[in-house]
Amino acid sequence: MKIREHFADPVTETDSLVAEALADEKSRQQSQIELIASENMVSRAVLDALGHEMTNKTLEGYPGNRFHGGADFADQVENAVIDRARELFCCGYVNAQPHSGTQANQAVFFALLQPGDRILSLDLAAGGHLSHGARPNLSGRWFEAHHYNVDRETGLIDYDAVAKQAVNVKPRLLIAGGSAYPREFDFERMRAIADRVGARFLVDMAHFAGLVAAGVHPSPLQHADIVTCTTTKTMRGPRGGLILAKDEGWRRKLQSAIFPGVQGSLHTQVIAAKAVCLGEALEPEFKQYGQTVRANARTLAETLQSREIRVVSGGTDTHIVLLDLSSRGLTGQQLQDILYRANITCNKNPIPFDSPRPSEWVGVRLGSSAGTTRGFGQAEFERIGHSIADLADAAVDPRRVNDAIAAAKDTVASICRRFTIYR
Ligand code: DSN
Repeated sequence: MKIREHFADPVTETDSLVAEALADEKSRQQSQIELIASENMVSRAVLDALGHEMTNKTLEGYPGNRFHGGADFADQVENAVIDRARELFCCGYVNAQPHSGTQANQAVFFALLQPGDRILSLDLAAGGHLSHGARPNLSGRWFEAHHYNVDRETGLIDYDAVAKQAVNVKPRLLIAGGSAYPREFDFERMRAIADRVGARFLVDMAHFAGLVAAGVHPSPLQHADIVTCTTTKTMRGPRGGLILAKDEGWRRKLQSAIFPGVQGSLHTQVIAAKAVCLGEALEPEFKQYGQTVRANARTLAETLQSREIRVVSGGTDTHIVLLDLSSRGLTGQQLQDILYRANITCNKNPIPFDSPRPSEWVGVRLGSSAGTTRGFGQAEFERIGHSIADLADAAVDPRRVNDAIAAAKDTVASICRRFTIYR
């Protein structure tokens, strides 16, 4: 690694290992169909902000009250995040600084809970999230976590059962949201349950925040005490989180919970990229984007159902389609691996009541956000759905699998050629 000119040499001239990995990753994204539900494809403008010299700026504290000098322009972008998120989500309080959704959740716990307090959240296999009290996570170690589940038959949350459980558990915090529940949560019902047992109500809308922003999914802001989200996923922005609340009531606690509670200095360039992403989400085109994400997920679900692959809960209200492969004699890992050989990227996932062992999970989670950003519509998602079904059909037959992979690869290549990215 030889740097001749520190301020000028690009990585392609200074570090061949990293330069090659970066080039290969770009080419992978260009030539594969991305169906991981937590991924998306950011705009060139978001990439510009992420790769900007603002990355050099160290700052702690909040705009107008920093520990370090030279904050003028960082203040501008952080204030832009706050103003834009307020407008987009019609809310009174915004914290722009969480490095991730998980850290946003940690800060909420820090603000509202004491170690040992009880929390009640969606079961991980039913679509919940690690940071909502899963045993290996800090939240599971520090709090007494209880989990509600979905109905075994319908795959939907049974709110009467949640209410009963809440009365028994008496949680200090009730949480809605997660990583793989493909349906809308009934925020009003959850609020009523929280009120009945004297709990605070947190909604983690990490996955569906972009759909809320686009106006194609109910907003939790009027019902929850606090809302967290990421700016990735359906928001289509940089890796990072936000904390939102309908009013300023929790402001003092939440500000100090993020800094100095669970974080130190800012990722200033990410804050700038969050501002860009929120600006994009305020444009009228983003509404169309959200509508298409949802319509495409439905098309994908219906196509797979027409090929007799079970979709958990019978469909989707969001960008997520969760497949149950148990009747196909396949694990999630097996289908994930075969799809990857055909240049389709997804992830294995538990389905409700699945085995605790990831190697035995029978689910695969798919998402429509990245493909929709790329420009895919109903026709492309139908073709992708049929390719996935062809691969699932062939997966159990070693004589057919290679032909099916070759055919799916051709389909993927022809779609990717028509919808180019990052030229
Ligand atoms: N929670 C993980 C997921 O949904 O894939 C990462 O955000």
